[in-house]
Amino acid sequence: MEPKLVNVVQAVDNTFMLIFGISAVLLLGITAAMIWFVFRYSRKRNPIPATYTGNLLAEVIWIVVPSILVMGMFYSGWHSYRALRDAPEGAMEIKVMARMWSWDFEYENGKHSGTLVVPVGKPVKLALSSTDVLHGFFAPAFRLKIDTVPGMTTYGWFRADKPGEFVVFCSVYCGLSHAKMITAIRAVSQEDFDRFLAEKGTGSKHPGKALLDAKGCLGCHSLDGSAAIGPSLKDVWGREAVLVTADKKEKKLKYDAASLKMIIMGPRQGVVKGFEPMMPAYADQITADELTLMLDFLERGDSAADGPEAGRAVAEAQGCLGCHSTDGSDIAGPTFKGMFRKKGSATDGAVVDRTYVESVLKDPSGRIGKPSIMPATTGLADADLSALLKFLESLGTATTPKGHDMKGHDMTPANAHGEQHK
Ligand code: HEC
Ligand code: HEC
Ligand SMILES: [Cu+2]
Repeated sequence: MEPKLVNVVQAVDNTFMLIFGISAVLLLGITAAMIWFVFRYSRKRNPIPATYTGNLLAEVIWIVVPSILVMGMFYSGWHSYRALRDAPEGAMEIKVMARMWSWDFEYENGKHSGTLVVPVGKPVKLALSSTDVLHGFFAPAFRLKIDTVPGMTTYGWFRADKPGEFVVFCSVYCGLSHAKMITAIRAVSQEDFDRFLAEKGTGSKHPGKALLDAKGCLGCHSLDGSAAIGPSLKDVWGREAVLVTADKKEKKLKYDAASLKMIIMGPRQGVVKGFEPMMPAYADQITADELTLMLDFLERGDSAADGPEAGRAVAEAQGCLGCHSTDGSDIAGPTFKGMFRKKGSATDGAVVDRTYVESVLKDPSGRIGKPSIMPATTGLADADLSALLKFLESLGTATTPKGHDMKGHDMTPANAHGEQHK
């Protein structure tokens, strides 16, 4: 038997409209009655107040009608909650791992990605968890909002009925970069999905492409020439663009390193003609190094960029760069810049080298010697691990980042909060 597919979005919206409708009718009705009573039963019209001693009919109505209304709302809510909870049989299962401060999606064949790619029309069951603190998977387009809890798996499901890109937020305040914990659900045709699943890694050796995925750009921009929420980034390099400035003037420009940098990092000179001003400001989310890599990818496409930079893509995909910068600044963890050959954070005073990094990755709190917010990294392929190590090593050796001593720096998430407005 074909499993019965309840349309969750419809079910949730119906419940919402039902409750909203009842509330609106009650609000209007009660307000109208109040205004009428103020007139009709004013002291002027009724110099002698009347006395009532109960009215059976009014009381019965008063008890029965609200009961029916509340039961109706409950039934509708229960019905749509069931629709939301119970994935249809045969739904494709995707594991969702939330971490500070990015999302990781794992498909049935073991492939990982930073944006959630799904085939149109197929029910997708999400098994969600978190590596660190509470987060919330919130996809408004599918009316899905599910808490992700460390050490526990929660479930939800949805089905994308048309191709497109749909934004995903974190709905639970989770520390320093909570607001940047944004990604997208990308619904594509079954053929595109199969092709995506078959691709190794991000489908490209180029770390700039992995960065476009990890930073969420691909949630709004395609690489295949089709317009989505934003224009396609295919062949954007050298393209003639028309920007509409704040005072409604049109401004022509040709995309090169300088103008693309201004589009991505700001200051924006205008909005691309024909599109909504939806593109977020990235000034404080992308480092100069990362920008260089992305621009290199936009300019040269997939032509391989090897060397230590390949490890940056791994660090990005693993979420390391949410806590460790590469430019000398401290986020939630010590910067990767100059980390090698320096004394590490471990209580035994060990110097950072390959062995040390490997053991920190396996068991952060154990190796460091005190509870750490850093999540353990498991299941990293050997090639990725060695790319990662090469990348860290390439970031230079012992230069003390100015002004900061990571020792004694309390890096609990609660404390990280205080640094938000630095
Ligand atoms: C929330 C959706 C969204 C995200 C995420 C996003 N963009 Fe955009 N982007 C847009 C929209 C919409 C436009 C066109 C309107 C405008 O200029 O603001 C645009 C315009 C652009 C343009 C100009 C393209 C052209 O053809 O004129 C470039 C380049 C670009 N974005 C790059 C990026 C990069 C790189 C990232 C990731 C770091 C990114 N965008 C993330 C929505 C987004
Ligand atoms: C949630 C934030 C977070 C994430 C994600 C994270 N780290 Fe860390 N990391 C830390 C903190 C904080 C420390 C400092 C140790 C401590 O006091 O807990 C640290 C320490 C380290 C150290 C040891 C440095 C030293 O000074 O001893 C290395 C190496 C490291 N991290 C590498 C990585 C790599 C590689 C990744 C990605 C696979 C990663 N980290 C992901 C927070 C994080
Ligand atoms: Cu979060």
